[in-house]
Parts: sequence; C-alpha cells; structure tokens
Amino acid sequence: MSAVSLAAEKIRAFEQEGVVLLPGLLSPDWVDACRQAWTFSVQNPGPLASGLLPGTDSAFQDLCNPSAYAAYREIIHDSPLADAAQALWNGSPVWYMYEQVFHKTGNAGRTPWHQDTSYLAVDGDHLIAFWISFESLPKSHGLEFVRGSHRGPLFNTSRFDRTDPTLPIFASETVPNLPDVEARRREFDIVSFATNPGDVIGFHTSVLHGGGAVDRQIEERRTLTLRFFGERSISAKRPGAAGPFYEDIRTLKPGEPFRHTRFPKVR
Ligand SMILES: O=C(O)CCC(=O)C(=O)O
Repeated sequence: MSAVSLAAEKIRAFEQEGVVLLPGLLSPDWVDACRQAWTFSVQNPGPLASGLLPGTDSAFQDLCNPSAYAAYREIIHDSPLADAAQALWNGSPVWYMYEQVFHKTGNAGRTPWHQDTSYLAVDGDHLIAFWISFESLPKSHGLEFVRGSHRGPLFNTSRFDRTDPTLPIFASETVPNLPDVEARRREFDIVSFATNPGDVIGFHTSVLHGGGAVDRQIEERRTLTLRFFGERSISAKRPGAAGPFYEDIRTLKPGEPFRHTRFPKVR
C-alpha cells in the first residue's frame, strides 16, 4: 500500500492523458532538499552536461551523472515521489532511473517538442518523469503536453535544431519524424499547468512535451526532473545510441524486463 494516496481522477489522468499535476506533493523541506541536489548537479557537472538548446548558452542541462547519486539518495528513496509513482501504477514496485537538471536563463525560449522515450532504450506503461520547478510559473510558462500522446506513435528524437525542430538525431526509415507541433498547435490537445514550488508534474516519458519558455516575464527557471519506472517496463531498441547513458547497462536485451543493479528498487 502506497504512503501517498491519490484521487482516482489523478490516476485516470496519468493513464489516459499521460500527464498529471500533483499539487503540493513536496513539503517545503523536500523542495529544499531537491534544490540542494539540483545545486550539486549544476556545480558538479557530469560527463553528459551540455547546452540544452544548440545555438544558445542560456540553457544548461545535466543528466545521468553517476557522481550525483549520493546528493539525490534521500529524495529518491524517502520522498513522496516514489510513493506517488507507486500510487499511479496501482501498487507496482518502483525503480529509480536517473536525474536531469535544467537551468534556463535569458533568451533561452521554449524547449522544442519531443518524447523522452525516443532517446531511451526502454518502453512500457510504467515510465514516469517528475518535473519539479523551483520557480512559481504561470500556465503560459509551464511545460506543455499533448494529452494522450504517450499512447503512440513514438516519433524519432529531435536534435533541437531551431530552424527545424523535427530534425531527428537518429537516421531511420521506420521511426517517423516528429510532427511540427508548435507550427500546428491547433491540431493538438495541449495542456499546461500553473505551478508553485512543491507542486510536481508527473508525465509518462512518451508524452509529447515542450515549451516552458524563459523570456522577459520569467527570466530564470531552475528545474529538476527525476525519472522512475515500474513493473511494466521492458528494454527497447532505438535506431541509434539510446540512454540512459550508463556504460554498465549495455548488456540489457530488447524485450526483456528493464531491470539492472544500476537502478535501485525504491518501493
Ligand atoms: O524543463 C524543460 O524545459 C524541459 C524538460 C524536459 O523536457 C524533461 O524534463 O523531459
């Protein structure tokens, strides 16, 4: 039985829409702990740290930093995040996958539309990213999601090229390129949420998402994303080198349960 109980409406939203707002999931103490861990990541970048958006130096990201684990350990194991994942998955065990930090400032603008799963060698119903912003954000500057898009299709990656955000990283004749969601917004069922620190957005890693603009109204955004998976998750093959980028998980075979000692079981 999970220590976080969620209304049936929240569980339904995650299953059917691929995204759910969990207001006040994190207490002020947990928000502080997350902010400290985020600060550790920014001050101690790992091998995958980079600019999120090619052509600008105003969007930093880091992810899958093996040296950051200790800074996140308590949050991963003891915070309500893992409980919330378990509640959304009707009691499934929960494993932790990896952290990602974002720091957007100045003219960083929007994050292009994409699906995280297309960059990852994993598939399944039990995949979640918890998006935690340390700034209060109006709906207009929140991350945006295409409701229900986690149910498919899974498109190719985006290389976040500003001139054409649908250009993929992987060459593939079978996996379709992303649609230009931003250019055709009216054709998509897009949702976003106003959030305050402590509110958490949980989204399936296959849901199309983008936005979260930083501009003259919101000049800085510090965000932490923590990803977890549950029982219904399998290793998958992508048309190119896919994450999570830990050398020691390369032995996983497509189709087998996505389990590895690299990923601690937290519930
Ligand atoms: O916060 C952002 O701008 C991007 C977030 C994102 O794409 C993610 O957490 O997967």
